[in-house]
Amino acid sequence: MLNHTRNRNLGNNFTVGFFDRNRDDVASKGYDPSRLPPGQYLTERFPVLHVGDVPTYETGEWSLTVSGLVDKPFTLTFDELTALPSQTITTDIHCVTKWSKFDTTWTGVRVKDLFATAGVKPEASHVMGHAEFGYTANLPLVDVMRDDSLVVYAYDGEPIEPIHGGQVRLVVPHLYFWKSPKWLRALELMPADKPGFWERNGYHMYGDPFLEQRYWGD
Ligand SMILES: Nc1nc2c(c(=O)[nH]1)N[C@H]1C(S)=C(S)[C@@H](COP(=O)(O)O)O[C@H]1N2
Ligand SMILES: [Mo]
Repeated sequence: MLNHTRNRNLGNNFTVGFFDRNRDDVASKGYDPSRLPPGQYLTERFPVLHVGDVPTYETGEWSLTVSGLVDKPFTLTFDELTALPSQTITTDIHCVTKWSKFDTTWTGVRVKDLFATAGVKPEASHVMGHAEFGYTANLPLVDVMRDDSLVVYAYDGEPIEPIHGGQVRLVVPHLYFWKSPKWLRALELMPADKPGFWERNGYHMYGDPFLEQRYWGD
């Protein structure tokens, strides 16, 4: 399922040719080519990428907890989440394995609205997204407070497929997609940054696709 090969040696003519042709293709399809971050190619498919199994939930089994440095930690059921005011965004997504997909549409609740309810303590600076089976991703608090950082439960107006993180995933579209945990179960407010799953395995602590922050030291 997972193919995060560490491939930084794109110096041969075949791969350079592929990326150049793909970038020309982006323009010829009418997209602004500057939407494609460096080293990425555009795909119209929706690749599936994760470590381990896809969880299945019985009705009522899933919940989301907001915890850590907050005044009022809480846990929401799926029905409680979907009853909250929702936002729909259309956004580009960028995987560190080099595929990008344009104009994906997600519906969910702004993280900043959930955090307003919890009351974030002033000492909080970072957030850990906790997913099923121990997958985690660390994020600066300011990044998840952006209007387009959402806890989502619909893709293209339909329930999210289990393989893409259903029932509920995080979407933080301006960072590489590994920062958007599928099967999200908790958002933990932290006093400092701390590496999550991929960050412990060599991926960048922040992960800006336009700065190509793929690995430690990028
Ligand atoms: N729980 C969990 N979330 C995850 C991952 C994972 O392994 N487990 N992989 C991440 C990576 S590397 C990517 S690119 C996206 C892929 O999402 P998709 O399968 O919906 O395309 O999920 C991210 N979220
Ligand atoms: Mo990824």
